[in-house]
Amino acid sequence: MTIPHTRDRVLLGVAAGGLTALLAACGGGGSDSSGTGATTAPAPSKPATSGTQVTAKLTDFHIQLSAQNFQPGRYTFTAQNMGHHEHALELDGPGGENRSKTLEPGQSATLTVTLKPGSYQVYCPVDGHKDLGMKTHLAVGGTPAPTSSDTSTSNGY
Ligand SMILES: [Cu+2]
Repeated sequence: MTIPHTRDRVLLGVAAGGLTALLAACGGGGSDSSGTGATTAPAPSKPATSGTQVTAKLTDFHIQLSAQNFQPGRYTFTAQNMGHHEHALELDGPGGENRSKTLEPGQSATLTVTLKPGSYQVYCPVDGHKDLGMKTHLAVGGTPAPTSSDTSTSNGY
């Protein structure tokens, strides 16, 4: 029998808490049945504002995109200048030209672009950086990503 005395206090505390809870429950009895009006919960809607997030890392002298496959739609490119020179991000393609501001080393900026089906040039428009290697391209598909691979079922022999 070595029950410490503190246990008595713990038990007392639990008892007191239980009493309080009981009293509270009695005081507010019957008022907890109002949560049935949620049958018309709205479908989770898209943000519809900024689009898909893509990161473009700008270094000396290279551009790395966080995504390779694009579908038509709205994208927000976050250009991060991780190099030691000024850089910027420009996308030229079917949707026109889109250019971020020129970024100092360490800065970043966002560029929201609505991509259309086709091919886009992605490059740094600062001083000749494009020729130094700061260029890539991205292709925007004209159809949603395929969910099945049955394109050859009737196309064989
Ligand atoms: Cu550059």
